[in-house]
Amino acid sequence: MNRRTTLVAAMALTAGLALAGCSSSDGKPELTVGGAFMPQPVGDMAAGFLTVENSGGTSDKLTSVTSAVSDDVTIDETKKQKMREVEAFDIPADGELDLERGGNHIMFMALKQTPKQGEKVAVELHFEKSDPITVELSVKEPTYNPKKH
Ligand SMILES: [Cu+2]
Repeated sequence: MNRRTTLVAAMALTAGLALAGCSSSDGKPELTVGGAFMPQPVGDMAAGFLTVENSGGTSDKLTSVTSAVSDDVTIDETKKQKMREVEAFDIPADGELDLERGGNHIMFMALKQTPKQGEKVAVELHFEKSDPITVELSVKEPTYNPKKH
């Protein structure tokens, strides 16, 4: 290793330590929600997908979801192509929770109205530790899947 390489390595290490120190400063989960969408429903139920990123040094849990479009909203996991309601989804410290097509999802039963492509559906996410977060799901075409291109 020459001197230049050593210097770069030392700087990278310092930057890494500074970042780690910052993100876990007060030991709280720091949640950001992204990529929220709902494929346009074909019947009276719908699914919702999103990502919850946690940049804090403490884990959290997504415990429930509420919305004006349905009184019966659940969080479901999919295993062996069957879905099952769960109590909560883990959001690991410095990690993320991915709700995506074919996997974990938000489920809206008995829709009071049928959201159309281009509209937005507001939902409130409830967590074990963090305050609730309101996000808007963009209603997309029924086959929309951002993970497949
Ligand atoms: Cu489901």
